Amino acid sequence: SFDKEAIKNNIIFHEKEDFKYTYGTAGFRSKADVLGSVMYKVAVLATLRSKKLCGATIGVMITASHNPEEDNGVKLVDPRGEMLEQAWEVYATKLANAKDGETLGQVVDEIIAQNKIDVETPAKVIYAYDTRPSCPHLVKCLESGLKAAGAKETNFGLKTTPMLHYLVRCLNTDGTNDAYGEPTEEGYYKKLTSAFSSAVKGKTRLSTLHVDCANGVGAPKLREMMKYISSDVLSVEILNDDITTLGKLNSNCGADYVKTNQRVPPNVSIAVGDRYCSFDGDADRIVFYYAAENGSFRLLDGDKIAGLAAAFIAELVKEAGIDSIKVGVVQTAYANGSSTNYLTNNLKVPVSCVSTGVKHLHHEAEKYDVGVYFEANGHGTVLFSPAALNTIKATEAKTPAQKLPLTQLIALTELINQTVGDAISDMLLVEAILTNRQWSFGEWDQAYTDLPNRLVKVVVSDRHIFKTTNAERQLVEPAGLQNEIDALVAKYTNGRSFVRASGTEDAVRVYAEAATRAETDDLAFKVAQLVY
Ligand code: NG1
Ligand code: ZN
Repeated sequence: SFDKEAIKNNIIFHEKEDFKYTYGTAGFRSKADVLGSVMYKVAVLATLRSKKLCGATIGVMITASHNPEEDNGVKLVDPRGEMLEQAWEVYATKLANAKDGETLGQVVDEIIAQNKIDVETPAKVIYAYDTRPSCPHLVKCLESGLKAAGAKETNFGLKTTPMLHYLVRCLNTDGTNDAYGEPTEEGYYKKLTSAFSSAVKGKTRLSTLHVDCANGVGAPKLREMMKYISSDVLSVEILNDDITTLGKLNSNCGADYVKTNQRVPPNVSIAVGDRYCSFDGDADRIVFYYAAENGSFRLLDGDKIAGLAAAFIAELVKEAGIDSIKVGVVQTAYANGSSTNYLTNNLKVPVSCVSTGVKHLHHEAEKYDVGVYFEANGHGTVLFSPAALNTIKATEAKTPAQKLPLTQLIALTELINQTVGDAISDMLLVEAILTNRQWSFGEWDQAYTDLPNRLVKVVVSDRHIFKTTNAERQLVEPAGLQNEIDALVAKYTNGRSFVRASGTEDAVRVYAEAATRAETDDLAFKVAQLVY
């Protein structure tokens, strides 16, 4: 039964007296040394959340994704494998900032009362973590909270973030007619690899894909998955797989490095014609790249993945004779202007723009029959609505030509992680499409040419004064600043720029794009000066 005294008495005290915790777009994230107290509170919150949802399994993932090795973080996963419901983020923040047992007890009471929680409902919480050296200690702190709160807990060990999301969804749908998969790591590999094999059946395998795993959890997991797949259908070479040497995680490698610096990791030598991709530290993001004929670096980011996926799926539904199913794409303001233009004017699919943060993209994508969502940085997936899934599964081919597209659509619904962006699943999706089209990266890249773009981080004294509207594309505060930005932007061909406070770092981000590299850099620099 629920013992509030135990929760109060076993509290882990704040590591730093005046540290202010915030549950942001990626949960709690900071230097690892202040997170022990937070883990304890997160355990309490996960327990209450499970009780509130009639004992459904809640997930806890310990990771700081692409951030430096000395950072860590934690986020909660709701029963269908989605991010924690937004209304509960406030409770997370309140709990994390409770400094003593009494205050903690009061916040717990408040959550129970506001949500009419029956505390006698048994709670189930599962958790997993990435390769960071701080994880074992933080796991212990989490466990002490789960024990105090009396939750039934399962430690799933080292996992990628999307695997934990997958496990939560499986556990909550197990035995129902909405079953998602077998709730094990092996179940995850089997589901993805058999779907991939079905999607590329009869097609010639592509050349080896070189995968930079950011010296993170993606490396051992990808290696494990490859045991389930024949080298006749997929060939990968795993790079940056050192998860034991201190200091290597995300350092000069990984998806964030490649996207931000727009260059190949220094320890990767790239040859014309070779195919590369990079995961981030918890394997929920991926970007692809190659060297063009003239040797120049070419990035295929989240926007390019979205375009590739949307075009392919739209084609399949048409060929399968079920074009009642409509494909839509969700982007953020960071999407390259050329990609938005391509989707709207060439593919002629509806495009929505939402605020940064996966939960915003995910929820918008749910409004479409098939909702493709990707952040430019390579985080994203494709969601099939329940109705679209039913239609796809219930449709019988009327002509022989409709057979293959139908089989492939079904394979894609199994291949694509329906809970969250997943580097491994997205990698297989891209490979499946390119295998079907027998396209090189160069051919994929031809869809459109990115406008030169620049993302600048500006450290300011208080980032919270920057308030935005219109999916973060315009500032409302500080007053007058947006007018100054607009006046600058007007001077550049195809210019676009916007400013917003980061949700994960103590900084303001300036984005700029324009017709040429020189104009882009100039615009980014001038806007950054306005902000500073
Ligand atoms: P912030 O720090 O709020 O810009 C960053 C990324 C997001 C998202 C989150 C969560 C950019 C510009 N921003 O958010 O897209 O991935 O981290 O990890 O890439
Ligand atoms: Zn990540």
